[in-house]
Amino acid sequence: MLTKSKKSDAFIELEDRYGAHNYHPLPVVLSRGEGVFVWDVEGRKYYDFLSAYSAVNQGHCHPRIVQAVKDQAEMLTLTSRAFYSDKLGAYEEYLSNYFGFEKVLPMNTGAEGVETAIKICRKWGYEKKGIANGDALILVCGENFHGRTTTIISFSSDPDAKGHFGPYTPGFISIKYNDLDALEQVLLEKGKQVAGFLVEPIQGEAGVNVPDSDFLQGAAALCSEHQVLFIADEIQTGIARTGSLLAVCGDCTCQGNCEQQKTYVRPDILILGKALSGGAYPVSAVLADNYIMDVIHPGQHGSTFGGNPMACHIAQTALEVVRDEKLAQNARKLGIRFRERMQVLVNKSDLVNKVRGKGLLNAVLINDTPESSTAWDICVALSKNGLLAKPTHGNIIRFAPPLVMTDEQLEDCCDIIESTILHFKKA
Ligand code: IF1
Repeated sequence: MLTKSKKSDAFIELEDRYGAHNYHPLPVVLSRGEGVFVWDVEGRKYYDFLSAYSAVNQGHCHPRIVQAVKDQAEMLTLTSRAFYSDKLGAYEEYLSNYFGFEKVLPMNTGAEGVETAIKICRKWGYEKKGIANGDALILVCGENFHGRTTTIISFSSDPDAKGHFGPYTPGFISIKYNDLDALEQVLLEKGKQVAGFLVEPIQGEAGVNVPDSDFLQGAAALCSEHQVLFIADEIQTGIARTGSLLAVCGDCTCQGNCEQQKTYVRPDILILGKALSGGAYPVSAVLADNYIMDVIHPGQHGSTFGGNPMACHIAQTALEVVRDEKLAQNARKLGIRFRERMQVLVNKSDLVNKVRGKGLLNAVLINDTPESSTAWDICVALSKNGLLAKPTHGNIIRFAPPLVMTDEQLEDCCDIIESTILHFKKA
């Protein structure tokens, strides 16, 4: 175990005593973040290779984003949507143009964004597609992760996320991820009743499952053929994380210069969250064109904080940073190098089986059972060597640093990961 000091112990004990035990954190107590680095209460410095689950793509406490927080906090933080504000319309215009959709519905957490997309999709199914009221189906993929509300876990395949939270919300059919035949089959059988297909372009929590390069385009084509809305959950993969502004795209031939890879697959509904605010504030958004978004009328959906002036100002600044600092291009370049370095490690060590990912959303498969503590123990060893990462399912370690990382820092981190794994002794 990590040698904790009295200070860390005290903070850990407080969380254990007064906090619900809904997480099992690594025994590290963080108190400061800057760029790719975080510091614990003992003053130890770490490279952050989790990025708050891809919410701090712009790096911890980015000065421009922090300044936006300060400026707006001293001006106006919340009006509710009972009134207009000078920030919301401008932000909605900015976001619509940035991603190329006609309208935005602003929310706060990712799960709220997913729930919002489900409601819009169902309503569109009844009012535009003509599905009998109450009969709409939405297709999802096995091993999905879309949040933790009761409706969302109703279509989860993860017993930890779903168990003992019933009764569950009906109206969802799960198919195998990355399986166009399975998608086509269910659409041939039930397509008339299907309103939407909700999918992660890369499955993050499932262990960075990258689909075949034709999967997303093929799925979008099948959805179009059967008048089904293609709903992309880019909460974790979006905002430059996978080397493009959005991950809903195939492989590209532009040698890494474009911001959005050319074979972009345009979803009917796009869901954003996490890095939409650079980790400074809970901000999510659902984007769609008028023929879909216009099914929502006053009084039919909303939230106290949705579209608040703080969220608008922070998110607009966070997106400006992504563009100005070319974070998508940097993530693509560094991701290629990271996977090269990890492949060398796979070839050298029996402890690692595979590396997979896109841009700076990557994972390394550890050569042990998902029930073993090996991946966890490796992460504890990595933290002793100054790098923070956490296992996702059992024997898979996710590596996702902030996208502002430099080439030198990436090489340094790969050195840390390589030496930690080569010197690691299984328990
Ligand atoms: C946890 C990981 C999990 C997401 C996608 C929606 C949401 C998420 C693709 C909901 C949230 C977070 C939630 C957090 C751990 C983390 C996560 F994959 F990123 F690691 F769980 F799968 N769609 N992902 O990834 O967004 O409501 O959290 O803002 O719940 O343990 P949220």
